[in-house]
Amino acid sequence: MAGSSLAALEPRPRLVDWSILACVLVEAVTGIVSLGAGAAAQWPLFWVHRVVGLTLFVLLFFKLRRVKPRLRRGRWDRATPLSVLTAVVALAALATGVAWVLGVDVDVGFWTLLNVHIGLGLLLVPLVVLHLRARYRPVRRVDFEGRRTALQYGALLVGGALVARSQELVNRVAGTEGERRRFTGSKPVDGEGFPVTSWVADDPDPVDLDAWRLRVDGLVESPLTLSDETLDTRDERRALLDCTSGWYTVEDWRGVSLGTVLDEAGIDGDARWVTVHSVTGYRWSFPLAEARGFLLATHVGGERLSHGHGFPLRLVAPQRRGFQWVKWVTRIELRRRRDASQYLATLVSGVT
Ligand SMILES: Nc1nc2c(c(=O)[nH]1)N[C@H]1C(S)=C(S)[C@@H](COP(=O)(O)O)O[C@H]1N2
Ligand SMILES: [Mo]
Repeated sequence: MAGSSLAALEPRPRLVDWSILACVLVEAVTGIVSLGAGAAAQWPLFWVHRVVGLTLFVLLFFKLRRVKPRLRRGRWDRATPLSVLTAVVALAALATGVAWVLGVDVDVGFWTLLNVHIGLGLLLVPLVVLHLRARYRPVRRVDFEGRRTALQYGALLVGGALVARSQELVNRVAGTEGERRRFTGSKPVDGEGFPVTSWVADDPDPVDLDAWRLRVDGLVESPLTLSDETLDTRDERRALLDCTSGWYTVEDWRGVSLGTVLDEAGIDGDARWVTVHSVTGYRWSFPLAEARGFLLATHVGGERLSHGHGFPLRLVAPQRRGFQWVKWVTRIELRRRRDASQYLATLVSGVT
């Protein structure tokens, strides 16, 4: 039976518990960081997230099997309801993650399964911390002792890696859409057009082109104010947009290079970062050297941008995740440092 051969892999109880905590923290950190990761070189982050997730699954199995008797009637204590909730959320977070990788896609309201996975994962962190407060038991030396423990952990991680790898191979051989996944887990969008996506309900009124201006200011030699006619939009490039809600698309964009606009204003020697602002207050900042290669797009697929896609001007930031491709751009600001206000501004822009 799978259960009895797994038993040989079971570390001591306290070690299982502390390992679960470690795995949850690794998953939270890799999960959150991965939301901002879009460059191919960042694939190990996603890989670690998957392998540690699978390891967590086995550890939870050990743990739940061990504590099952405590769920009998009469054996509950004050902390048990929280423990049960924590277990349910943990299993749901893992199940939605695995289902997403396997290609299951159900929309829950306007959330994709991936969004639900992220929400459950974020909820799990405070639950585990509260659970730890209620049930704290320090690990002892003996919990670690022996080569056996090291072997058990080695086997758990290698097992996780093998399962993750074979899932990829199965997808490829079976010819399912899995093979067209990006390393980020995102799926291609098929058919006409690509979705209009706003992060946290950012939804401005259509921009009036006559009144619209692009300002270039901050650490520049001479601030600029450009209107739509004065933009020289002949720069074309193909770029991949990868949204953290789990889809990607490759499109042909046209516009003006951000580097060209910056050179027109003249870059001050102290400038290191560029913040791209939206009419809504939504914004994101990028290292200057990288941002010079970005495009400020007016067109996609040969057509003027629609309102939903950011008319009259939107950022095209290759290798960056979709939420950083600021729409409805009105201002380019050169700065000395990263814009620390961007995180909050991005969350609240839709409601202010
Ligand atoms: N101003 C602004 N820009 C934004 C957003 C937003 O909510 N507000 N959403 C971002 C997100 S999450 C994505 S994935 C892309 C989606 O671009 P699209 O709507 O053209 O597909 O735009 C990004 N740019
Ligand atoms: Mo997105």
